Amino acid sequence: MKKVTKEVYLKWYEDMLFWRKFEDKLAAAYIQQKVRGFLHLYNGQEAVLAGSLHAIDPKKDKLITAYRNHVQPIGMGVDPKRVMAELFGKGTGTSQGLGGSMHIFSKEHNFYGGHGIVGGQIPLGAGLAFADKYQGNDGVTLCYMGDGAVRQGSLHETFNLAMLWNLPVVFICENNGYAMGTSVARTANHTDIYKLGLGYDMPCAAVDGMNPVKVAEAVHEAVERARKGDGPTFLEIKTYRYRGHSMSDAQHYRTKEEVEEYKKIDPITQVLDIIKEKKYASKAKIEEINKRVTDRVKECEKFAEESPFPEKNVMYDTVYEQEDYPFLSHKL
Ligand SMILES: Cc1ncc(C[n+]2csc(CCOP(=O)(O)OP(=O)(O)O)c2C)c(N)n1
Ligand SMILES: [Mg+2]
Repeated sequence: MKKVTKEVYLKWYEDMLFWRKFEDKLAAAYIQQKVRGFLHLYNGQEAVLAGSLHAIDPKKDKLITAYRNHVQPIGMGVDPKRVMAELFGKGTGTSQGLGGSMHIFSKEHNFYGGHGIVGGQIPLGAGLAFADKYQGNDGVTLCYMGDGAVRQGSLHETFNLAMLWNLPVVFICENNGYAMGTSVARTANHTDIYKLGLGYDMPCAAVDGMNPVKVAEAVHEAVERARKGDGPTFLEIKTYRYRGHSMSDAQHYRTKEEVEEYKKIDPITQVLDIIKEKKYASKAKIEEINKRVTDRVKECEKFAEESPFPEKNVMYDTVYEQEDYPFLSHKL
């Protein structure tokens, strides 16, 4: 694995802080009704992405996930201004404002969404890996899902074929403890999700998802296995979301104390503590990073605010339409 150097720690700190603040801004914009529809935030889970990105080559490896999907495309190189604009429903957004929160997508950046159907992205992830294998590329697909998604039949059908066809894919369950308001313990007789791989003879492991180093090591091993033709891996990365499932969640299913316990092992704080302990950056340098993050988030907000809404015709241009259908008023 690439060494985890001082530069990597500083990058992790800045990236994760930016993702956190970017989403804090989205939460505020949601309350102001500038962002509408659903909004599922990733606060607390950032180390899963930071560690994963350290272990892949974004030029050839692919990411696909569910609807908690705002920061992954940014990590893969999509301009965050365009991500925020998408959430604001603006024409400058990644999908011209037509997708919104759950559907960020950028094929150019190897980010394949953004999927609202729980477990729907699992077979698609295997399909991306199949394409790479079929075309003789040596790319690997990281296919993320929540702990709720592992109870879908699509996971089992996909695991079977992915093993049978020896596909270059890493299945990653981000176990944040809950599927909406339902804890893992309430939906299964055992809580070791990674063991679902055993039934398919798929290499599998549980990983500490609050620590980017642990995530990077596990993902690296899995990616290398896939790249050299040894097939899929299933990782259960144990993490936690600080915010509710979406913006409309009264969170009666957990205590404030539980959330506070996890904040004690917050991934950003853990990385910052190491930076301080190893004297990787002075106080002034850390403050400089913090300011840069605040400024970048403001820039994104300004861009999204000032961008125009999409032209009406865009709505019609991107849906299937029968050429000779007679009753379309915009065509008259
Ligand atoms: C097939 C399907 N069933 C139900 C839903 C409603 N739903 C949306 S999110 C969700 C919970 C999923 O939880 P998890 O997979 O743990 O992901 P997390 O939200 O924790 O990231 C449910 C049941 C859905 N979108 N799709
Ligand atoms: Mg969950």
